[in-house]
Amino acid sequence: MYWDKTHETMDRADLELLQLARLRETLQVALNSPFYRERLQQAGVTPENISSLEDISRIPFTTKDDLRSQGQALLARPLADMVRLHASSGTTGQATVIYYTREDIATWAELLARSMYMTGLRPGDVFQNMMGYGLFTGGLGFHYGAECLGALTIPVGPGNSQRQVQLMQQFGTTAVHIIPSYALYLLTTFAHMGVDPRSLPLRLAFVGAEPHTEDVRRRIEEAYGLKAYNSYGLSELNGPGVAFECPEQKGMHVWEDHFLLEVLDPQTLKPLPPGEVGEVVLTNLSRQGMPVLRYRTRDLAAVEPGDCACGRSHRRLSRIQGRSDDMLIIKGVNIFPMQIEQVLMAMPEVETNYLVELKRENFNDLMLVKVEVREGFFKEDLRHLHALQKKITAALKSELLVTPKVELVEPQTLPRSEGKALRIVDLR
Ligand code: DLL
Repeated sequence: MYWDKTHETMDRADLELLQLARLRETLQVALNSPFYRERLQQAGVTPENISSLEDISRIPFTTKDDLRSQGQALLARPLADMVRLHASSGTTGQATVIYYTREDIATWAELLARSMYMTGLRPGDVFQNMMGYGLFTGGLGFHYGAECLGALTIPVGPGNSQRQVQLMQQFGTTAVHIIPSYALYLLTTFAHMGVDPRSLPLRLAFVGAEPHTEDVRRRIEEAYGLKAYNSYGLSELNGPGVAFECPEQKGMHVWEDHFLLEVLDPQTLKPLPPGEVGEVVLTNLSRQGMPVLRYRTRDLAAVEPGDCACGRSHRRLSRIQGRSDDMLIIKGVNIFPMQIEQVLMAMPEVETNYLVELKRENFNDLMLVKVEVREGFFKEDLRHLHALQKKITAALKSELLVTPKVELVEPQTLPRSEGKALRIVDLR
């Protein structure tokens, strides 16, 4: 059941002692980088004067802008010690680059092996990796992890949907790694090919890299006949393998022997108690080449209260509710894209895709929500479609407090992405 029982089930007090020791070691390593040497000196922080985990509040934050503008000044080892680089997908601007030493790659692979083992992946499994290879961390990160664990790994990457289905049939794929919106889309390919995904030996899916709701997970699990586990990570902190769900599926265990987790009030930047949603701030505790301290992820989530029945002591993070920088302001009301998805995906008439367009009309904000409707429902007469449109509008209004304009469209007509889904287009 456990890949590394000692670390995964460590007593909290011992885990915190380990974290403190590793935090001090990491500070020592970080002092080798020109960027942190200056930052830490200015803040008067040395490894010696950090004497408890609470002292972390004395360490300055690191932001995406720091990573972008400072580049190689963050390296704590000579460039010659680095064996790989990745760059963030740049969904919110220019990419940031992360460098890894050989040890960093090995630690990262261990963490992903640990994560997948936790969900039941074993040697003998056939693992089809449908995430992007290349600069994105999703593909290679899981690839090394699956090989480390000993699963037969199919490095196919995303896209080419018919081929994905054929590979599953040919090699008897039992586990997939896939972006949740692509998992939903792939169902249409199965349907066109006349293949029932439930007839395949699939039993595990690792889904992550983009926010998605519990309803989306349920849809994936039911359609494919498997268990889908949420996986969270970001390039700045290695990539995937920062937090992962266990079979309880009640939040993602953050691997706290390798990452120090803080959930802070985004305004006051003070720690929040379990159950309260705030900004996730993470610190590397084991990275050698380019440790990152107190990285402001902008992701919003809460620590799940209480202990997990699986026996692991590492705290669990709730689903990511959105990013503080993807909050939309429409007619002065704050709206997170996940609220829209929550409403839509809970409706059986709605297909798997939607698109939100924000416009300005007569100096007013207008939110247009284009929704794909399931085949059977679309064939209904106009009266039914009109009623459905009204129902969706009312449900969105009650969740968002803003009345959107809802447009129903035929299935498979909205644009698709093989990578992270693009759901919001702001034309204002
Ligand atoms: O998306 C790493 C990754 C790859 C994670 C494969 C999981 C699986 P970036 O491209 O740097 O790295 O994007 C990181 O994606 O800050 C979140 O906003 C979002 N994100 C990642 N995982 C989840 C998730 C990879 N499970 C950014 N739920 C993060 C919600 C997620 N959002």
